[in-house]
Amino acid sequence: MLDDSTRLLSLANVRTDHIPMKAILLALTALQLVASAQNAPAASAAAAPRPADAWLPGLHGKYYQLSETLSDFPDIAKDKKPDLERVDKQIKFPSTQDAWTGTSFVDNFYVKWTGRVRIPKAGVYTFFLDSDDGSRLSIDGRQIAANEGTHDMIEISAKTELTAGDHEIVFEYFESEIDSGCILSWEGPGVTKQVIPADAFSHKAAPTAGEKPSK
Ligand SMILES: [Ca+2]
Ligand SMILES: [Ca+2]
Repeated sequence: MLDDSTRLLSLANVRTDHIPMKAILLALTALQLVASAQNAPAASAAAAPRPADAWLPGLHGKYYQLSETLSDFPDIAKDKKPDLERVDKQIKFPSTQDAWTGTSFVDNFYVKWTGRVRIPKAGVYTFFLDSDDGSRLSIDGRQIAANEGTHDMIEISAKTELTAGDHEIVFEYFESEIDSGCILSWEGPGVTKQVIPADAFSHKAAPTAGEKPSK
């Protein structure tokens, strides 16, 4: 004895004069359901999760080319558009006198990365900021460490206690002249000192063209 779903699936292979009326009615109902779903107004589609709600791997970087020679973190006007926006999986840029990896920036530029960092296990973490020139780190709106001024690759570190889970992170960097480089590492409970891995970072997906950010 076939159940109704099996009958529906096998309709195409059966001669019509052998099909029970109940199966035909079920098939017609199924076709109507498919048709009404396809013609559904856009309003119901808008209720589905939007791409803008998604958290994706890596940090969101905003790059600014400055016209003046930088000796400290620049003040960037809120309405100033970045010269480049992209996702960086890790902050792992060894020192170079060439352009910053994947960009045309050589001197006098500033980068602000935002997103979340996932703390695997509650405890005290040490963050290492190795940069030429300056870099500084904030977590949950609190500055954790600042590698101030212009200098060669110099590593500073700071400890902070964090709960497990996602925390808001802002990491800033500026390059004045000559060499540029920046590496952000950590060490914590069960984590030996290492560059913060890509899977610890996430950022909110930017809205696609024509789409308003979700509230
Ligand atoms: Ca440079
Ligand atoms: Ca430099």
